[in-house]
Amino acid sequence: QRCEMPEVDSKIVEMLGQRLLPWMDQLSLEQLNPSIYVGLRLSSLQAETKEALYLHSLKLHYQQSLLGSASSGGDNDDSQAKPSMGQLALYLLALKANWHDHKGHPHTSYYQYGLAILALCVHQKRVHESVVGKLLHAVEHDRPVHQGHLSVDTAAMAGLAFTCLKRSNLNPDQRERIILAIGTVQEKILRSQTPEGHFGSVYSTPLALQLLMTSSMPGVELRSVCYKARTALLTSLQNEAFQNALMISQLLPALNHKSYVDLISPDCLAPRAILEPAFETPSDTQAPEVIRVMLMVSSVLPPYHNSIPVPAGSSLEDVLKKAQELGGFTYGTQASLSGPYLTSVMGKEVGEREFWQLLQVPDTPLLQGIADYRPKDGETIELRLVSW
Ligand code: B12
Repeated sequence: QRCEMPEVDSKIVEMLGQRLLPWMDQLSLEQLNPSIYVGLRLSSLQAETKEALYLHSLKLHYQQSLLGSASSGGDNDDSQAKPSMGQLALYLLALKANWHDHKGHPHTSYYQYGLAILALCVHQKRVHESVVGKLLHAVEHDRPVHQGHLSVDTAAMAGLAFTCLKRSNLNPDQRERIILAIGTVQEKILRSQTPEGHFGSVYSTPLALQLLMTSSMPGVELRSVCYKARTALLTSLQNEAFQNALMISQLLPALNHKSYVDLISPDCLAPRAILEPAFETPSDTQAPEVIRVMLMVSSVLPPYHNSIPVPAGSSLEDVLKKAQELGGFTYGTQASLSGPYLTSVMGKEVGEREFWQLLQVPDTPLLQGIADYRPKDGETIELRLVSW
């Protein structure tokens, strides 16, 4: 039985697409996000000339920074200028998503490792068996399960990479292991389905669905599993859960019954509706009420604990800004494809394999980053330094 998602209202899809439009005008290396391009190309929508310009900027900036890091010789500290392996992988996916032009040339997480193998695979580039073997080993020994929220995304990404390898038959000697590994990640993802229907969390569901849609599983009621996931997604969409451009870029292909594996031979003829910018809803002029958010950091000495007044509807990032203004608190971020990533708190920078975790007290990790999460009045947020 196949994982089929019943049609989603085109209004909803269009609204998601419109949220990506402003990003298509941001063409600096720091703002460019190859995932957005891929997501749009695999959706039922198009941004016309903006797409070509966006791809052009991606090529220009990525090639420039690649040439830059090659010619500068050794490691310079300019890490912003050097795309990570995963960003390069997404860039390769983006090159393939542009099916009018096939001339594009060009120790990390298992997610990025899977993404990299997938990206090379859709370009039909064979990678050495030892490279594939490392990802196979990770799945066979259940590596991706360790880091809690990582597991479903990482498993789904590995599954997409294996599915591409299987379809393209690039590593025939490892075929049996690849087929078994696809089954392993499929089962892991099915087991992660919550009572509401999400796989892991709401934000892992888009990639999980991308994987399930590429598969058929004998003896599994995939149709009803996916139907349930779709219902859960629609509820989350109504609750405005999808504001983040990267998340939208992973969701749009799934809503269009597509996955990254379809980039092996993209369907150039599929019609895509032209996106028009949404009408601006005039912001109401009333001054919003002030709420109080408790901010807590116990990973440093002395511990920090303060009540921060901010306008209702503020993001966690606004709370951090305000706390810094009030004094006694400092923080630093780094731009990423998901938005601003918190890298230091009270002068304490994360070390290798460490991160500043965002939690709702006592122990609930937030499902969104500082720019997207909007705390409620009286809520206590803890920033905790943990290893992953
Ligand atoms: Co995370 N993370 N993560 N994460 N993470 C994901 C992005 C995702 C989608 C997982 C999910 O829920 N399904 C959510 C975001 C959902 C959303 O946007 N609404 C998520 C979340 C919620 C978090 C946390 C906020 C959890 C928390 O603390 N409660 C924290 C970030 C807190 C902070 O700002 N300090 C968090 C932490 C992590 C760790 C475990 C540290 C690792 C990153 C470390 C590392 O790899 N060196 C992590 C990973 C690996 C991922 C994952 C699986 C892959 C990211 C990746 O490599 N992308 C994604 C899954 C997904 O995207 N579906 C989730 C590919 C590369 C090419 O893109 O932009 O260069 P990139 O990648 C960097 C950023 O993604 C950044 O780290 C990556 C490596 O440098 N990063 C960020 C990782 N997670 C997050 C989350 C946010 C909100 C931001 C702004 C940045």
